[in-house]
Amino acid sequence: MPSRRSSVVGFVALMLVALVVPSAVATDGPRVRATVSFGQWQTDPPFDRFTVPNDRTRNNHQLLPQEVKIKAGGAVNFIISGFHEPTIYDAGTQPGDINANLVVPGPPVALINDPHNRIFRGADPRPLSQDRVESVTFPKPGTYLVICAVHPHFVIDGMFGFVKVQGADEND
Ligand SMILES: [Cu+2]
Repeated sequence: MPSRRSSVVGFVALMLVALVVPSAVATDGPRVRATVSFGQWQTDPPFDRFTVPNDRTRNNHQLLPQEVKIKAGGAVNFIISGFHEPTIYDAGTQPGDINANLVVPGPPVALINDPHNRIFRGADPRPLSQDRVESVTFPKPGTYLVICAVHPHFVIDGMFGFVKVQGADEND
């Protein structure tokens, strides 16, 4: 019967599609994403951005939290406030591995440009509206270094953190 045969073919095709979607990739659950506050505006003493939108002396240069955990295939949403440049290095990279002498020169300030093991570099913050979100996905387990590539933020302020990516069956 043709109709029966076509439904069998349809079922087999559906099974093949299901096999193609990797089971190790997280698409739901509490660890499917994390949020990192990438630079923060200060409130003490009060700060009025309505009149002075980008006073760099009123911005904290840190990642909050400094470490987040997600499942492989999940994403981290970097909420960027102020002049910052999120840059991510492959699993196992430590802050001391970064060559901060390699830069895109200023003005207004040098941006670290060490391509070794770099897996992501955010959009150039110089011509942009500085406040923005960059959402980045991590398909493979490991501990990834995230730095702010604004030279004094990394070298002087220690603006960096880590993303711990767990396999589908790993728990804490
Ligand atoms: Cu920064």
